[in-house]
Amino acid sequence: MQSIASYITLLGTVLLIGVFYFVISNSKLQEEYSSFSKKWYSFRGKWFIFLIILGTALTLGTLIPFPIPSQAKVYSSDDYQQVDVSGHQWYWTMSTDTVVAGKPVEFRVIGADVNHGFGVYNEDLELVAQVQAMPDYTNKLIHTFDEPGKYRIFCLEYCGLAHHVMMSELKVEAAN
Ligand SMILES: [Cu+2]
Repeated sequence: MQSIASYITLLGTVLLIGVFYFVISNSKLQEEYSSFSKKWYSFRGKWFIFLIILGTALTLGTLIPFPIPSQAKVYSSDDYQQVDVSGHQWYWTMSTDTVVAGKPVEFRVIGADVNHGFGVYNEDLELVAQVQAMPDYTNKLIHTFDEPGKYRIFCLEYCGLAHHVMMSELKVEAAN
């Protein structure tokens, strides 16, 4: 087996030397190059412009639909439904578990002991909003629920042994 491998390696090396020898010995030959270069240089210019346009389009197309809505308050404070959220090892407390669709909700989120991740999921278990729940700091998260339904709260940051049981529910009712 060893000798077969060494023969194959030797054969490959000889072939490679042959290729090098062929290239070197032919490199002195002059050939008409201008027609070839003219054609491909013009293609290169077009290709460059194409890549610039493609890159710009991809950048704009993927950055403009920014997935996180503005967190600046644009209405008066009365227009926000406020939910105080506290993350504990290993459960959530919320000042209310029911909000109304179509009206912005301001979650005020804090961690009671360690860092937690406040994640809100829709019925298809798609993440719709999230914010860190940190000790000694109230994080504000503004989210407007478009669809009524039963939303779920999961912890998004590993916070200890029973992190995975940190689940809660949020009912979003249709606006009257
Ligand atoms: Cu956790």
